[in-house]
Amino acid sequence: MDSYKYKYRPEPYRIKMVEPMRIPTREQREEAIKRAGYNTFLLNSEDVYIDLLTDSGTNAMSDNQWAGLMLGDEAYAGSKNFKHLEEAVRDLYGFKYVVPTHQGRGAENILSKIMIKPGDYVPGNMYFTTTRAHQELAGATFRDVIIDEAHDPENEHPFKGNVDLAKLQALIDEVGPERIPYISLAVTVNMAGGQPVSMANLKAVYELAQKYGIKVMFDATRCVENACFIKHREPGYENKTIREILREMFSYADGCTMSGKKDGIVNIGGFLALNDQELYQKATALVVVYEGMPSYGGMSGRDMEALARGLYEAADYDFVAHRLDQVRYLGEKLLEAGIPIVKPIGGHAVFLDARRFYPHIPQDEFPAQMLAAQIYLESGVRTMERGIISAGRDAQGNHYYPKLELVRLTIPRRVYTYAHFDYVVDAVQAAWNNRQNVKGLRFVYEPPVLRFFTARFEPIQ
Ligand code: PLI
Repeated sequence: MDSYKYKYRPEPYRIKMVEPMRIPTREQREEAIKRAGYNTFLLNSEDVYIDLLTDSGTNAMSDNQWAGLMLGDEAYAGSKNFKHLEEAVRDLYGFKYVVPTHQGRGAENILSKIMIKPGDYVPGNMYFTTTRAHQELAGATFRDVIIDEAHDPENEHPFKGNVDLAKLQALIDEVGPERIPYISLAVTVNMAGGQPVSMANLKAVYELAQKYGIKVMFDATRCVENACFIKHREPGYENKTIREILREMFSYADGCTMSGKKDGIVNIGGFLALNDQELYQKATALVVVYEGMPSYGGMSGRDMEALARGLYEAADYDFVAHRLDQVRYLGEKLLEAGIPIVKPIGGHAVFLDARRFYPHIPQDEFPAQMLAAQIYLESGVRTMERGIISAGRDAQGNHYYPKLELVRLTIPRRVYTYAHFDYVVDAVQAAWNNRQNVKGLRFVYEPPVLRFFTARFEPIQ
């Protein structure tokens, strides 16, 4: 039977093992959020009911992946599981060389170090926290070249991750192509709300880059979701398989960094993939310093096996279509309840628009940070801030003021059911009903880099 006839797409898997969880009491939640300094990153997992902090490393592996763990070849050098990972990346994405890393930011560190010189510029389709941090640490200035629509939570552009070619051209004209080591292109764009890039745009960016001898490096972290959006939204791709779409997408890139913890459906792992042999050699020279031998790069053999298998499972239409449908189910229920969210609904998460929750809280009193705390207080559901706190400060020490002040409800892969999402909708509704009574936050502790992970706050009375 065609699954589209169902009210919603049912799970393409069944449950073989369960992990018990419970809803903490209101008193426990009040105590826990205070202890966590109003930062959901600092909550203990035991104090959380439904955990929508992230889809990173929180996925449920399949029986096939768990079976793969038993086949770990833990040799210090030349593990056969590395060969499997390398084969999977070559087969699915089409790159020649694979450098395993402990997770995505390990690959970002190496890529930034081998390609960036101090004074360079790296254009990208909206920043990501760790990606930009590594680019800046290597001496580059990040420039956002995403289309304007991406900064407007109401705009329903189907490919809000697209690059504005005029902005990219303007940067090339301003600083010169020799100061742009590569274009950093995320597919999908996390901070814009899990928004995809169209195939036409990927192709156009690559052609422009080639004209100037600039490389294009994908952040492939959620590339399968991007491929599925292309299949659903871009004319000419409706009858192509996810694997065919992935191969075409990556044909417009010179390399990629990947956090396997997302579309690799594992709990840890990542890699850098490249086509250029010289760059690959530079990367292997650094991976031994920061990660490990080029044949394990911070992962155990069993982790590499699970990732190799996960990459194949993720490239299956039934898997990814169900995933996008779960996210859409949550988003549509919130829209029906009148809750302001980023539109269109993205690939890995639903993003609440904290500006419209709390128009009375100025951005530098951290409305999204407070909204995440309030949702936890109401329900035990953990979400995360993606606004001014995540954006951090510039070199002069001033806050970046992002247009998007969001709270992310991130859906782990193959973990929760539709019934869980109904509970989440009630939780957000409770926070919405109480919105007038909520005030902002101030810092008690602010770390210098990637402050959102460990900052502490107190409510403004
Ligand atoms: O968490 P890592 O180091 O495996 O990957 C870093 C990373 C790179 N790019 C993108 C688009 C990400 O979303 C990403 C990590 N994201 C996290 C942890 C998240 O919660 O979204």
